[in-house]
Amino acid sequence: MPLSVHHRRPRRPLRLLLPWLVGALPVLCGLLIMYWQAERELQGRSEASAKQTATQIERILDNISAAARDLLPLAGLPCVEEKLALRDQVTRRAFVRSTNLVYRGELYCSSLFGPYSEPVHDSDYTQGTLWLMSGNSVTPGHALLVFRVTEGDRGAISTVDGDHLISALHLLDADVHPLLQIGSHWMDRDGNVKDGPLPVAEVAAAQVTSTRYPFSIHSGYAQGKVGELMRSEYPALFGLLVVLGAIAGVTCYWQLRRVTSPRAELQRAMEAQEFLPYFQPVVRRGDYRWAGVEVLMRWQHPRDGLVRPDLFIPYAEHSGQIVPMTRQLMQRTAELLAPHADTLDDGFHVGINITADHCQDLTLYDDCQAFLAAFPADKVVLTLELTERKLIVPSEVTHTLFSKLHELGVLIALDDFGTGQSSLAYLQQFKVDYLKIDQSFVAMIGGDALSLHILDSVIELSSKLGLGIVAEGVETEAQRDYLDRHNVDFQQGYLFARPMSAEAFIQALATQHPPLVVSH
Ligand code: G
Ligand code: G
Ligand code: MN
Repeated sequence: MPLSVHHRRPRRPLRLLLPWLVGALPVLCGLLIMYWQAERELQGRSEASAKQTATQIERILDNISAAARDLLPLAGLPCVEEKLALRDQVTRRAFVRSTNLVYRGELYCSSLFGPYSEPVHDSDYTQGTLWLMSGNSVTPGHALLVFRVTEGDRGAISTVDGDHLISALHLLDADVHPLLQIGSHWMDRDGNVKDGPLPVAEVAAAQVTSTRYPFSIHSGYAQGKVGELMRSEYPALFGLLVVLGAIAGVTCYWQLRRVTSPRAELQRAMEAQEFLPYFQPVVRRGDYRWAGVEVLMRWQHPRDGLVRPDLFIPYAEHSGQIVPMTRQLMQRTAELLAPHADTLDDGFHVGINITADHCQDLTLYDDCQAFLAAFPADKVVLTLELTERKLIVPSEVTHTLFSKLHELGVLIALDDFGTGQSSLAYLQQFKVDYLKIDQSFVAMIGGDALSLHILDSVIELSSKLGLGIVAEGVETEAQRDYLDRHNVDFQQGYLFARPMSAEAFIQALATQHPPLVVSH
């Protein structure tokens, strides 16, 4: 059926998928931007906290290095005399845990023990000044940072407790994971000092190296921090994206539906003039000359070929497009037949099928008038075929319309007669001129006596009502002869001619015989 298959088939999955893709696009783009934004935000935070931590550690080192520098001139002097000066520094300076004096590679005096003896190895100190220890004999397993200043044989050492460093590393953002690196040693915010390769943060890794002391601060976040930040900070934005995505998806869906709907397809076909009139002659009783013709709509579909009306007329009726389609069909018929008007007998009947919807306003009158104006006066009789399957609801408008149509000389035929529910009152109300006996009754000829009786009654009724009769669907000579004997005025059917194209019809008009190659 053209209305369901006309969409090029391979595009069907795409049609179903497209609204989802269009809907997902703003969400995906938005998420990408949000992700990028969150990463930048974290990078900024990571760098800022590394910088602040480094500043704080420099401050601590300033404090303890001042102590060492103050004590340096005392190095080499006897310990018993200087140990009070060592303790004085410990007391005065907030971050100093201990102070020591060195002479010729030996730590010989300590603020804690007084005279002491321990070798000092240069290799322990990064750039000769800093040594990050995981612990010493006083506090094993507890981090300690040692600062050393040397001048010739003399040296002074001050230390700071790991707890101060831990506090510095805890200064900022609770989620950031800062590390203090000195030479090959590094310490995390829990105070663990380790040796070896430094772990690199998975997210927003940043590093700040002090310009004044040989240490670096590394910071960053654990895996999943970007997602966490997005979840906590952008839920409103995300909601907006989902709403935008939904709007985009639904809009796309409707747009596609509009473009591929039967209504749009019929509209397209109408604009492309794909609806063509086909013609089936109606013959007169006796000599079987062509007394008229019924115009039957065909759809010359660009891909599906010639489409029969029962496949698309119901859609057109449903959408209301049948009215402009019929108008176009009437114009086309007039254009095609008018130039050959001289080959038509005078009073040639042209039957146009209309539906009840046509009768709701007076435009049908204008269409009929325009149709008749295309032919010389009295050349053609326009007959409107109204199906009995769908009766017209009488109203002021229909009353006016049918009176005006009669004034114009337009005849009314009741199509498919016998299949519907029309009453005598109905026939009178719409001033019906012809009954077209449905082909199902004609098919009864040659059948059982009861069926024939029904057909006879229909014929009798119409002659009593003074109406003309057209028998439809005449296929055999037996049917033709039977209808003849029963005074049926007109016949139509494959026996005489099948519906044919305008070209074939015009060609056959001259000879009054259907061409050998008949169209369906
Ligand atoms: O030709 P056939 O297969 O040709 O027609 C099938 C049905 O379509 C018939 O019931 C006929 O009345 C209807 N039909 C054909 N052409 C038209 C038309 O132009 N308008 C309407 N409303 N019905 C039509
Ligand atoms: O408008 P209506 O419903 O009367 O349309 C006539 C329909 O009957 C069209 O579909 C036409 O093609 C079809 N038709 C016309 N003559 C014959 C015939 O002799 N036999 C059959 N089976 N159908 C016919
Ligand atoms: Mn008809």
